[in-house]
Amino acid sequence: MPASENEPTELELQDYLFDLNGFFTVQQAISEDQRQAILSWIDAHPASMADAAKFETGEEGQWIGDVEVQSYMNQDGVNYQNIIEGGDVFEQMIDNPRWIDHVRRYLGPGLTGKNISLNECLLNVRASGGYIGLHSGGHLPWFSSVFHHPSGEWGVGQLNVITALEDIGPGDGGTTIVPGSHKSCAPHPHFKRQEHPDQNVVNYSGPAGEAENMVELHLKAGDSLIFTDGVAHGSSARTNPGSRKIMLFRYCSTWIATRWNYLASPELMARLTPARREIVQPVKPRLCPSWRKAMHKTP
Ligand SMILES: O=C(O)CCC(=O)C(=O)O
Ligand SMILES: [Fe+2]
Repeated sequence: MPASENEPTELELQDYLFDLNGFFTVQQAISEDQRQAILSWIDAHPASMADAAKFETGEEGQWIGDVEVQSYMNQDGVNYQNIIEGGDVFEQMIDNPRWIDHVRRYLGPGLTGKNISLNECLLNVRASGGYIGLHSGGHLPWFSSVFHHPSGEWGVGQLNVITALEDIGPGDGGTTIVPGSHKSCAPHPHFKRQEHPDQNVVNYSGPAGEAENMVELHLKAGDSLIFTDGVAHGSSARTNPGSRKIMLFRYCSTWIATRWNYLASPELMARLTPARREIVQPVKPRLCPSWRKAMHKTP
């Protein structure tokens, strides 16, 4: 038998490494034209932290059309949430052929074979000094952390696709991951250092890059990092001047609710291809009569 027949296929290798580490990367996941269009969109829509709704308060951020300016926590930058409402280039990302088959494969077929739902989609612009603390890990009993592959069929609760809009290298505040931590039953010891060590769930009090065994992932502009939300992860602090710009699309099983429950605008729904519409709204809203009545009342 020629030696080449014994070589693992690219997919076999990816499956193995994804299972082992909880992440893999896709090179040139967006074209140069797409990347430039996205960067131009950001340039045309500058926003500051003051414009941003805060994650936990429920207040509204500034709206840019149907895109909401938001921020998770104080240091982690401006999010342009619901970015699929921002124009054609973002609609192309819903089922980007460079990643969508991987995402479908690892979410698994679910009950009906249609098991993909866009959970969240945003651009994030993080200034110098910004970071995101350590969070997630296999010890958490959350559906977004689910990571199964019994009998060869995958069943991963949530896949995050982070695309670098510019090169991310040392000092740029790259995403950090503890490889294999999606399988760990123990919380990462770094969680103990937070202000409330009894709450071993999240630690937003220091850059995740400071946690033991973290790997900082450097990406070329246009490359994507795909990972299970179950790995302990976060980002290093950005020490370089300027800002880190990324695009983040999260996909979940259709059994998991979307993160913010933005309802797609009628215009967007009308425009989308059936394949994209199904990812954005896998389950049609089913309004009970009193809702329908309330919606017909003028405010
Ligand atoms: O900002 C980062 O690099 C990490 C973002 C993150 O925590 C996530 O995508 O779930
Ligand atoms: Fe995260």
